[in-house]
Amino acid sequence: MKAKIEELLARVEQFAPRSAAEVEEFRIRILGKKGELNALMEEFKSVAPEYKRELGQRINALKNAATERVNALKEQLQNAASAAAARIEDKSRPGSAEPLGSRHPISLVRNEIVDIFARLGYTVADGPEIEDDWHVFSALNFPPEHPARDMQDTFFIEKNPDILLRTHTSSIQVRTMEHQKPPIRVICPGRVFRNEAISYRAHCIFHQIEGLYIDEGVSFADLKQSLLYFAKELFGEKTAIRLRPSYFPFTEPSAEVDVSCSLCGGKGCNVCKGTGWLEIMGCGMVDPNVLEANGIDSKKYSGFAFGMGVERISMLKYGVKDLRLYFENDVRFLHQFDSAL
Ligand code: 2NM
Repeated sequence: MKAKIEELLARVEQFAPRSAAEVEEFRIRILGKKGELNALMEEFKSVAPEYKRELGQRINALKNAATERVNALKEQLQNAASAAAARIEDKSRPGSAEPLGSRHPISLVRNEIVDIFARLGYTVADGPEIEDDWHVFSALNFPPEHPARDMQDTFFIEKNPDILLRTHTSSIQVRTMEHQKPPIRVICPGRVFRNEAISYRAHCIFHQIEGLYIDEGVSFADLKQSLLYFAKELFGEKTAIRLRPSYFPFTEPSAEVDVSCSLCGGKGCNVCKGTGWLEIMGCGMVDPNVLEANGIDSKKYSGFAFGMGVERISMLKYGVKDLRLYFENDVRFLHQFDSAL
């Protein structure tokens, strides 16, 4: 009998319920009318008188321990349950703040550029990143032996017929000319791909924005005024532009566009390398060959086009010294643009 009491006491001490219902079940099994404790009392009646004193004390101690344990566990579980209920019911408690993300600097600058041209009546056009030879090269007056068609510069997916990653967003403009008659006024933002060694100023994936305007009587003067408006909107009212003669297969004449350095106001600093000017884009009058290749009468219509790298403009605007930062998604970099829209 002594062993039975010890065993039951051990069970009481080790009892670890997960719910109030389990405690109640345990109470009934041990302390209930038909429980194990009453069964021991029944057995106690027939114990020899010389053992009664010691065993009686032990049974009493067991009963006290079991009662205390059951009461303590009940209280503990009830407290936990009501605390949980209070948490759910307190509708006045402040909500937990969700951490907000922020726009990527490339998206910020892209949106800003697109918005400026939207104010000049341009609409946004989109196109596939995987392209064919026609839309990237042939329709844009690239001769068959042009170096851009080389494996060194272009990522080919298939050869003969050539399937490749677009190296500029001009393919979107070709697709626009395919299904739209002049007047055409589109702005084409997108990712482009070039097989280049990655450095602080080059990456094999980057972002371009190109624009195309075709109508009757579009002149080089229209191009210059549109780009001057754009430069002033992006870099400030005091900004000046200058055009330097250049060459692109799809435009004739072609030019590089510089803006006056907004950091030193044109006096010369380390960003503009003492020149007072920053190169931001290329442009030109659409070559008649390109218009004809795309089914547009070059005797009736003329147009201008321009293109710029979004990373480069974002670097100038935000003073970012290494282009690779745009692709690493390091939050210490990205969080610096939290307050921008
Ligand atoms: C540039 C520079 C000059 C351009 C030309 C065309 C099209 F489709 F009309 F032929 N799209 N983009 C162009 C012209 C792009 O980027 C530096």
